[in-house]
Amino acid sequence: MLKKMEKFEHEYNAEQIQVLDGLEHVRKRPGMYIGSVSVRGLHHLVYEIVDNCVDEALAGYCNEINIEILPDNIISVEDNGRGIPVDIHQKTKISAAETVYTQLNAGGKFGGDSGYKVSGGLHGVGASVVNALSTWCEVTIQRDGGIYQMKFEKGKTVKPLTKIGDSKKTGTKVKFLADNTIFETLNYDYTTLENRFREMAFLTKGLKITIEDKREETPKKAEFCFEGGLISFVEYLGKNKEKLHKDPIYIEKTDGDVPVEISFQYTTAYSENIYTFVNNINTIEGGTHLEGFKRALTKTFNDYARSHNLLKEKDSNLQGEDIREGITAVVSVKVKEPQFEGQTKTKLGNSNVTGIVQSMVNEALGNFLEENPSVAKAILEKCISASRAREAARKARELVRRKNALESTTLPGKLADCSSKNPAECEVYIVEGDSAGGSAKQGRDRRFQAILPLWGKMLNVEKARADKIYGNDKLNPVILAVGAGIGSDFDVSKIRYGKVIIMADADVDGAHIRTLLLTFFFRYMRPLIENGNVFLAQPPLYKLSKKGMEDIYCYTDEDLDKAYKELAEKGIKREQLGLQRYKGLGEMNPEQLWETTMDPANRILVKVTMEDAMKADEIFTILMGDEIEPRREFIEKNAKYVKNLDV
Ligand code: 28F
Repeated sequence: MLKKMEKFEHEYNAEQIQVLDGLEHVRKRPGMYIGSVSVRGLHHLVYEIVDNCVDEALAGYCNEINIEILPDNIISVEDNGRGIPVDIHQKTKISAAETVYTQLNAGGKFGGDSGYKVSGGLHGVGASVVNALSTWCEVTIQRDGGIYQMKFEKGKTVKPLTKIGDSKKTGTKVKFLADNTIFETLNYDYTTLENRFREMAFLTKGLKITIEDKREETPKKAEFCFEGGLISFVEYLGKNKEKLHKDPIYIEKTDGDVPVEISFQYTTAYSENIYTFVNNINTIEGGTHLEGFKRALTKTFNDYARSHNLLKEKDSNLQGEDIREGITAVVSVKVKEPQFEGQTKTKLGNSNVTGIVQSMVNEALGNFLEENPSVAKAILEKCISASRAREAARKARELVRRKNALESTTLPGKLADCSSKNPAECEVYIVEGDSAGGSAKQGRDRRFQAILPLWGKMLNVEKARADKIYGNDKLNPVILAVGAGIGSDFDVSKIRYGKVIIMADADVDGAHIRTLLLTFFFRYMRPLIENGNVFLAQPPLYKLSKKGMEDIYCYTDEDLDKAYKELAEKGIKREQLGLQRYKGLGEMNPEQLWETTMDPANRILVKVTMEDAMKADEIFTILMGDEIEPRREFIEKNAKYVKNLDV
């Protein structure tokens, strides 16, 4: 006989069916909700939960968030906010808390007009998505004098909200285990999470965030709380740089319903580092807020320079890039309905924000400069010297062009070019040294692969302006080979190769050349990285060989372990195998180099992304800057970090 439905079995009412459909879809198409099922998507789960805590902090009810990575990659997040409401919804008979965890976009809908949800990950999808993508999830709420708990499996309620005790405290705690049938890996990267939470703490001043990794015997932990907010952020970003003025400049103001917070400081460096956020999301591609900030800088400094006779009548205006040389800045705005545009949807589109930021900065910065004439003078002297250097760089560039025109070729002599002229299929391998360059030339497919061996003296690009770069015998061939100029002249549509591949040894010298070239691309050909044209070749670390067996190349230590295991299963013992460890590219003959590192069918190329420009900048600054101590400390502490860029 059929089982009769019980009155309160809420799985069966119409709304619940809708709910199940929604969460089912999340499990079917997770990428649509969290971007990907790689480790990035995995980290998103944590961000989604923590975002809810930050919203509660922004609402003014929470000042502490504790995050733990527990053994077996279980995540625990706890805040001391009001606790998610536990009252029962009259129509659905389900608690508000359960609704938040089972109804797609519940937070957004509830929040809607009240504007509850302010922060939000790139996808801003909320707790129900995390729940749907978790093998299990447990939520504990302290509120209204009680402790309440509910449990879910793969998004489905297995224990509706139940009171399990009494408490005078308030807050929300969530524990979950991400579903290993959905994610490629459950292995959270502590450093990535630590960096994100440091950033979040900077962006919400006074909020204390702790993170602890309890997966290993000696736990890692960090505690962040910055009373200075963005001022602390700017100090942190510039900690290894020499400053032009003592304290970062700070602007905080709300125009209508758009709160704006900005801090910046000038350093003696030549690069410009402006980080922008909308609702705590890093807007890597910038947008209208960045535009407003830049316009205000240009206008206010030019006005000041004119009115104080630092620019004479005959002088032309300072350009934006002159005024931003050496700046470290963070711009953070909160927008009710942000429109995200751009390739990675990290560019703010709301057009009214430009004017809001612009007039706010015009006014505040104008006042600041009048009140701090010595700071104004120091900054403007630097801007003026930047504009002279720009002029000098233009002349140097023209000189190089003319010289090249005389030599009737614009290509460097060392370049072994490919026969195809179609950038879409062409690649250039940049190789350090003679022997590797020779093997690469012989091993390549000359139809579409060009080889550029690097020569000459290493130039520290962190410490040089564009005019020096043009004259550098090591970098000039790279500029000419890529064929699209540098700096503000760089035109990515002119590149001669769709793939610019750095091929270096897996040792210290290799790391050095990689860092130099990446710094160079980052500073002078940034669109090349943004456009996804820069790659790192991955030569194998080991070769396993045995008579009668095809050689096995291993690219990592894990690869090698795996290969040993698989061979053992086939009855082949370690002792029977020859193991060669490659110390350098030069040890491989041209055929091996082709087969393992250059043949598109077999090779592993790692695309260099702009995903975390901040991370890259920190590495570059520390590795290439002239302060020795932070560099050593950094390398010792963060060897893995540097490796991350290398992999
Ligand atoms: C560890 C994760 O999720 N913390 C949260 C709150 C507090 C409220 C809330 C959350 C209102 C009705 C949607 C409390 N009291 N930590 C968290 N803390 N959500 S999530 O409200 C949710 C919306 O449903 C809250 C009064 N208003 C809001």
